[in-house]
Amino acid sequence: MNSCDGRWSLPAFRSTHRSSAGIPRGNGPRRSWIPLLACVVLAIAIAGCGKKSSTTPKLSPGRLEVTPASLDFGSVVMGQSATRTLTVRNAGDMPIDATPQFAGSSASCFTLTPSAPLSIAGGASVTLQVRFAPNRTGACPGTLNLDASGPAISLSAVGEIGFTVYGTRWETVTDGNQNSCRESARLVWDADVVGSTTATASIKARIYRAPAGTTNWSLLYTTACYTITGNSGTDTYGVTIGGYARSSYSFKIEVVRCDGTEPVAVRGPGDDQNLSSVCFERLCDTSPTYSIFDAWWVNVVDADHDGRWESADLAWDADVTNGPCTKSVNVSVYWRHPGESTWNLLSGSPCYDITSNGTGDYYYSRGIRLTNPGSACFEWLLVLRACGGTANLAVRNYQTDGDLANTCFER
Ligand SMILES: [Ca+2]
Ligand SMILES: [Ca+2]
Ligand SMILES: [Ca+2]
Ligand SMILES: [Ca+2]
Repeated sequence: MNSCDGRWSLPAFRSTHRSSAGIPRGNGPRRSWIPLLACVVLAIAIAGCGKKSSTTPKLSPGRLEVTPASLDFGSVVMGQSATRTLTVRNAGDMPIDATPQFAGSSASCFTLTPSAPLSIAGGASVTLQVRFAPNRTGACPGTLNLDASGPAISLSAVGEIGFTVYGTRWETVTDGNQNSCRESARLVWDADVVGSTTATASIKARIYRAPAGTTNWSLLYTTACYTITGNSGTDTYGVTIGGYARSSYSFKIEVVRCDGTEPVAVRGPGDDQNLSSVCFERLCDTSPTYSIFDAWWVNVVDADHDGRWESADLAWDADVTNGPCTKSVNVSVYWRHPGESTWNLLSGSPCYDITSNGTGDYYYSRGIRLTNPGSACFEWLLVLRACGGTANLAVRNYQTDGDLANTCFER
C-alpha cells in the first residue's frame, strides 16, 4: 500500500471488534491505548510522506530564450516597412510576464506585435513580429530588450529616402484648329522626396505614351538629370510633346535615380486623370501647309570668272510647316527672261518625300546650262505640288529669293 498516494486505510482498530472478541467491557486502561497507536502510525506515515516530498525538484523560474538573436531589416524606403519574426520561448517552469522595450536612438522606428506586455507560460513559445518603418535616412540600429533581465535582440536596419511623382498638369496647350484635340502641349509634374523635407536627390524622368486603354508603352522622352528637394513644389519639370497622329493617348511618368535604372516612382493613367485619354493630333495630317524655305545654287562652273556661269545646279528646301508629317511632293522649275510675263518649264523633279521642316530633304535640279551659243540672263520660279497633284502648294521666285533673280549663263 502506498500511503502517500491518497488511498489511505487504517488498521481496523475498532473497539467494537475487540469487544466482540471477548475483551471485557468497562476495561478503561486497555481501550485507551488503541487511538493512541493509530495516531502514532498515522504520524509515522505522514512523516514518511514528508520525507518523500522533499526529494521533488522545485519549479524553476521563468527564463526567456529568443531565436534568432539578431534581426537585419536591410534597406527600407521611407514610407514603406519591413517585418521580421522572432520566436520567444519560456525555458523555465514558472510563467513569466515580460515587457519588451526597444532601446537606442532609432527605437521609434520599430514596433512590436503583439505589443507588450507578454505573459508566457512555462515551456511555451510565442511568435513576435518586429516591424521597421524608417523615419529617417541612414543606419537605424536598435535593440529589443525582451525583459529587464531577459535577452536583448540586436536590430540593424537602414532607412532610405523614397520618391513620389504627382501634381501633373498640361501647359501651353496648342490647339490651332480649336477642335479640343491638341497638336502639342507641355506635360509638367512634381517629383518629391518622401520622408524628408530636406533630403535632395538627383533624378531623371522617363515619359511614355500608349494608345489610350492599352499598356503598349513607348518611351517618348528621357529628361536630363535634375535635383529635387523634399516635398518642394519649386522643382517641377516639364517636357513639350506632340506631333502624334490623331488619336487618344495615355501617358506615364517614371522617376529614376540618376545613378540607377529602375523606376523609384511611377504615375500613370490609373492614378491620374491628367494622364488618361488625352487627344493629340497633327494638323499636317488633315490640312498640311507647305513652303519652299530656301533656294540656292551649287556646283557653279564659271571657268573664266566673268560672272556668267557655264553651268550650275539649282537646289531648294521644301517643308511641311505645321507638323511632323512626311509628304510626297514634286517641284517644277520655271524660267523666263527678265521683263517677260510668261514662265517656261525647265524641268520637274520626280516625286520625293519631305518631312516637317527639316533641311535634310533638300533637292536640286542638276546641270542647268544654255543650249544655245552666246549668253542670257534668267529669273526663276519653283512650284511645289503634291505628288500627282496639280494645285500649287507653295512657290518661291525671284521676288522672294535673290538667288532666283537675274542669273546669267553663257556657253
Ligand atoms: Ca486640334
Ligand atoms: Ca518636388
Ligand atoms: Ca563665265
Ligand atoms: Ca525641308
